[in-house]
Amino acid sequence: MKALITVITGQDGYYLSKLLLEKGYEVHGLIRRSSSFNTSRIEPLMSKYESENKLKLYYSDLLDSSSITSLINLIEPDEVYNLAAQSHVAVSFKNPLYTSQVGTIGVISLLEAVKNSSKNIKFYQASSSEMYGGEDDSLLNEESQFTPKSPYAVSKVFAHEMTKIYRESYDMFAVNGILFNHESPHRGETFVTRKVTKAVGRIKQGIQTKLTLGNLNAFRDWGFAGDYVEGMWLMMQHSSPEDWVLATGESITVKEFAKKSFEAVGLNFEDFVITSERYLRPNEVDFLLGDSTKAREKLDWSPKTSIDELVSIMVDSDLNLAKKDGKQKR
Ligand code: NAP
Ligand code: F7E
Repeated sequence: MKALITVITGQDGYYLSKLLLEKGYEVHGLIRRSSSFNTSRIEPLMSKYESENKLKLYYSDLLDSSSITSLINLIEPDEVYNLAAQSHVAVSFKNPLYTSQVGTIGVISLLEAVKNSSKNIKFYQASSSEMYGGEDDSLLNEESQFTPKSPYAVSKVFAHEMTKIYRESYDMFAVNGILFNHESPHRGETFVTRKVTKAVGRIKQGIQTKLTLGNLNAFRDWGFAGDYVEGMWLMMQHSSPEDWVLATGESITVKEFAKKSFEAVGLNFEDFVITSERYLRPNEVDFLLGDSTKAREKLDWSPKTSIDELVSIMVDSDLNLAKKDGKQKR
């Protein structure tokens, strides 16, 4: 089996490529040109699989439709996983045009290339719980209404609906995975969970003294990214192309996540966390809680990692990184 992952260098790109390589897939991954190295997450996979020709990397960008079409025709993958997005919600308010271009035109380029290929290619779109908008405390599933609250969320609704349109109009195997927040030690450092656990490690090691956050009262349904990529793969193996929610079914506040993280190293979060308007968003998603009954029943998928285990995995990893950092500085 051949999979194309657009793009392979992010958090989910790492966990999904690792999963597919371990399943024996040939993995083709898009990377973007950057002025500094941007392959740190996948380096262990590159050293293990590139020499065996099981992992191949290509420079591209979702906004370069000619390159996307050429690569689909060259690789002829069995499955395409579209993970590419300007995925930071707060940044999407600052860069609405770019966020929207990647999330709309970029996705159409990919859908067109897949549709026009002579091969029957399965397509996965990374949809998001942000599409719901979190206006009340209801349990959200595949039937729930979308009320997007950011340029990021609107672009995800566009791509979600477009993926459905291609599925219905052209009989394509095109699925949307509506994933609730999923985190890991490979999470980008400006998302709140990683920002917290990185700070916890550094405060414990005496490298940092304070952590400045924004809205502490938002609720999120946080799971572990490694569990969620398994769900992506299962959706692509199901007998029919459908839309699926992946979530843990438990929601806690940013404040509770921070408390748990500081407690994991024996510290009290009140002694270190301050808040600033700088990190408040023009529009906030207050409450997200997912119901993944459909995936649990029809895909036999369930999250294996509890919130306490997730905190522990992330804090341990960031504590080790801070220890290394501390040694280098001495
Ligand atoms: P991430 O680490 O930010 O990865 C996003 C990837 O998109 C990065 O590899 C980035 O490339 C790439 N990208 C950005 N602009 C691009 C462009 N113009 N062309 C091609 N690639 C581009 O995010 P993630 O957490 O792994 O999420 C993966 C996908 O799932 C995203 O679409 C995200 O919106 C969606 N999602 C995430 C969550 C979550 O909680 N993690 C939940 C629901 C949905 P660089 O590496 O070069 O920056
Ligand atoms: O914010 C609050 C912030 O940026 C979570 C993306 O993967 O998940 C992610 O989007 C909450 C928000 O993730 C800070 O206001 C407080 O309420 O970690 P986040 P997100 O916005 O939920 C969804 C499912 C995606 O699809 C997205 O791609 O935390 N918060 N203080 C803060 N957030 C950040 N980033 N930084 C703070 O200092």
